[in-house]
Amino acid sequence: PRTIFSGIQPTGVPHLGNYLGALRQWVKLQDEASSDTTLIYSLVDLHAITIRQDPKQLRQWKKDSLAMLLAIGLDPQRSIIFHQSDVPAHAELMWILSCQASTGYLGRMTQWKDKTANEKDGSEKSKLGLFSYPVLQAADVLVHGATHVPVGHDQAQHLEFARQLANGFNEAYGKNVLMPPETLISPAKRIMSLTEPDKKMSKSHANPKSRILLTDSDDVIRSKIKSAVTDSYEGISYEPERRPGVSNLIDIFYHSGESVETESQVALAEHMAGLSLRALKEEVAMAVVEVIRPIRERYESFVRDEATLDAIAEEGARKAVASAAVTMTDVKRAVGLV
Ligand code: AQP
Repeated sequence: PRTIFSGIQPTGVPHLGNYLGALRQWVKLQDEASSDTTLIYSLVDLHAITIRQDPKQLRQWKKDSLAMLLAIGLDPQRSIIFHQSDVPAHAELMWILSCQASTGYLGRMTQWKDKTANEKDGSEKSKLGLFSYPVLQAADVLVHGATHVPVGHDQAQHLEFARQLANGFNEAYGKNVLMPPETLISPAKRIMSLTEPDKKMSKSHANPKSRILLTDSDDVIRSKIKSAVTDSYEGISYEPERRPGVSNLIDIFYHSGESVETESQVALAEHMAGLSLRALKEEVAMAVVEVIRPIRERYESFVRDEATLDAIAEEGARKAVASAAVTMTDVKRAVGLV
C-alpha cells in the first residue's frame, strides 16, 4: 500500500509554476492510483503564517485554494483534502520532532537562507517559525505515514531532512515508528519568474507580472507572456544558463503542450529555431491558455459554492485526524508520553 502526501500554502492564488511543478502531478497520481493507495493533500495554513498574513485575506485564500484543488481535478471521494490547522497532530508531532532536529542543519536550508538573505538580526522575517518550517513539513508527511511525496524541485532538500529526522527518531527509540518517505520530483522542476527568470515563479513576489495565475483570463495570460523578459540573442535556443528567459518560455511550452515525454526541450527549441521571439511568445501563450482555461472555468463555479467547500473541508479534516491518530499513538508510546 502506498500513501501519497503533499501540501500547498494558501498564500495566494496558485500559479503556473505550482501547477506544472506540483499540482498537476497530484491529479495524475490520483487518477492513476490503485485502490490500495491513500492520497492526502493539505492546504498548509500553519506554514502560511510563517510570514505575517492578514487574517481576513488568509481566510479568503484558504477557501480559494480549496476551490482550486477541486478545479484542477482532485476528487474528495478519492483524495483526502484538508486544512492543516484542522488536524492538531501536525503541530504536536512537530514539537516532538523539534526535540530531535539539529539547528545547524536547519540553518543550512536554502529556503531559510534565501528568505532571510537581506535581513539583519531581529528583523521582521527572522522568526523561529520560519526557521523551523522544515520540521513542520517533516511532521506533515510523517504523521500520515506517507510513502511518496510529490513536490517541486525547491522542496527536495526539506524532504531529505524529513527522511533524516524519521531515521534519527527510529534509531533513538529503537523502533520503526516513522516511515522515511520517497520524494517524487515533478518533471517540470522549476518554472521561473517571467520578469526575473533567474528566480522561481512565486506567489509572493511583489510584481504580479512575474507569474501566471490559474485564474488569469486568456487576455491577461497573453499580455504577461508578451511582456516576459527574454534577451537580444539571435533566434531561439534552449540554454538555461545563457538564456534563462527564453529557456523558461520553452520549458513552459514543453510542459504545457503535447510534446512532453516525446522529445526534449532542446529538440523542441530546434523545431522552433526559425521563429521570432514574438512568434515564440504567441505559441507559448496559446498553449498556456489551453491549460488554464478549463481550470479557471471550473474554479469559478466551485468558488461560489461555499456550503460545498465547507462540507468538503470538514469531511477531509475528519479523515485526516483519523489518519494522523495512528502514527501519534505509536510515537507517544515510543517516546514514553503514554
Ligand atoms: N516556480 C515553481 N516551479 C515549480 N514548482 C513550484 N512550486 C512552487 N513554485 C514552483 C511547487 O509548488 C508546491 C506548492 O508550493 P507552496 O505553496 O508550498 O510554496 P512555495 O514553494 O514557497 O511556492 P510559492 O508559490 O513560491 O509560494 P510563496 O511565495 O508563498 O513562498 C511545492 O511542491 C513547490 O515545490
